[in-house]
Amino acid sequence: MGKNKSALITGITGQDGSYLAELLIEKKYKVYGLVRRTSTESNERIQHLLNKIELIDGDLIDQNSIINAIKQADPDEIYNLAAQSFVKTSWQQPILTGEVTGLGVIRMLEGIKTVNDKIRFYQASSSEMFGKVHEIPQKETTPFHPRSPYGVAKVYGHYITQNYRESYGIFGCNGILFNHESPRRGIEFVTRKISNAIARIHLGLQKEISLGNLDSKRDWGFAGDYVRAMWLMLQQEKPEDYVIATGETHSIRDFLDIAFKRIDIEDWSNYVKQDPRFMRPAEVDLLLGDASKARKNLGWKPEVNFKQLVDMMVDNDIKMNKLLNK
Ligand code: NAP
Ligand code: F7E
Repeated sequence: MGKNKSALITGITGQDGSYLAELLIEKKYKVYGLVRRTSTESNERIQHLLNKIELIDGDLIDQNSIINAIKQADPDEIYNLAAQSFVKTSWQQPILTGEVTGLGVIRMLEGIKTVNDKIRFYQASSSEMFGKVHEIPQKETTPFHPRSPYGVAKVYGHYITQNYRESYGIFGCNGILFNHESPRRGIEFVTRKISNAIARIHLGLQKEISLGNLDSKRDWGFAGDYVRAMWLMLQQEKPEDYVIATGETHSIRDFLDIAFKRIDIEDWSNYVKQDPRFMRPAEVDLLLGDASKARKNLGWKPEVNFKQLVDMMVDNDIKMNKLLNK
């Protein structure tokens, strides 16, 4: 019997990091996670995994910490999920976003080149790179037109991963993932902001919710389905880039319709206020992905549909808020 594989996950404390860690543990990997220093721990999403994984201190801004982490973990695979990932914040902290979300990727690749160039590398690319879309639906060959400092930083990460593949033969894959959500989604993203507010309205803890642009459309999937695609990409013979999406798009209004129906409210107009504070300097109006390459080459398809996702998030937030307010 061969030795079990090992993996280093950056961003293990985030939404995707926690689901990916669960998947790799299930597959008998030895899992290491890179964590940055914060004044209060951010281990909430991986609390249940702490005795099954090994955490290593490091930051995507600090090259030596990355090299040391790769040496310490000596992994077969690296999943680079760490990023300043909130699009709105990328206008307020554009340089930090460039440092972490953009240059952080080359620091990881330099780490691989220095320590062991056989390590397989997954880069968390994003549908935000398509921005002001040049075609519908978007696929691997669709030109990029990013609309935020975040999108621009992701384009850098994407191309530098391709460049290290072409320059040094590094097994690097870009997963161009469309929006994916879950009960573990950060509270500032629109889906979780809505599901949490609706749960609180249902429980009489809140009266209304303030949102920005209700007309933008997203191709929303379930994070648990999307981490499977990340793993599959690194198990192929050849490193390639893949779009991962459901192939359905819905507006924020559609999300509100289904989420409010879950608490038996049909007309939500009195509960939702529009607030210019949540509008963006430039918007991504419509995202819709074509994941047929992933279906064909990876045998990947999403298991959770849009309504199941919305219901899962609202139900979970009702449960959480009940516990919090007992
Ligand atoms: P997330 O919940 O915001 O998690 C981001 C992770 O990055 C956290 O673990 C965070 O650590 C870590 N991090 C931030 N700055 C860091 C630094 N300087 N050094 C080391 N770690 C740092 O994001 P997610 O939704 O799981 O997304 C995972 C990745 O996929 C991100 O790269 C994101 O940009 C990309 N992506 C996400 C989506 C989506 O819809 N979710 C779609 C496409 C691409 P702390 O806990 O300490 O903050
Ligand atoms: O916004 C609109 C907002 O912040 C979605 C990240 O994971 O996916 C995510 O980026 C839409 C936008 O996600 C509010 O204007 C309206 O049109 O949930 P979001 P995002 O910007 O699509 C991509 C693929 C990533 O890679 C990113 O890392 O919703 N919207 N009102 C609002 N958005 C927020 N956050 N808050 C509002 O009140």
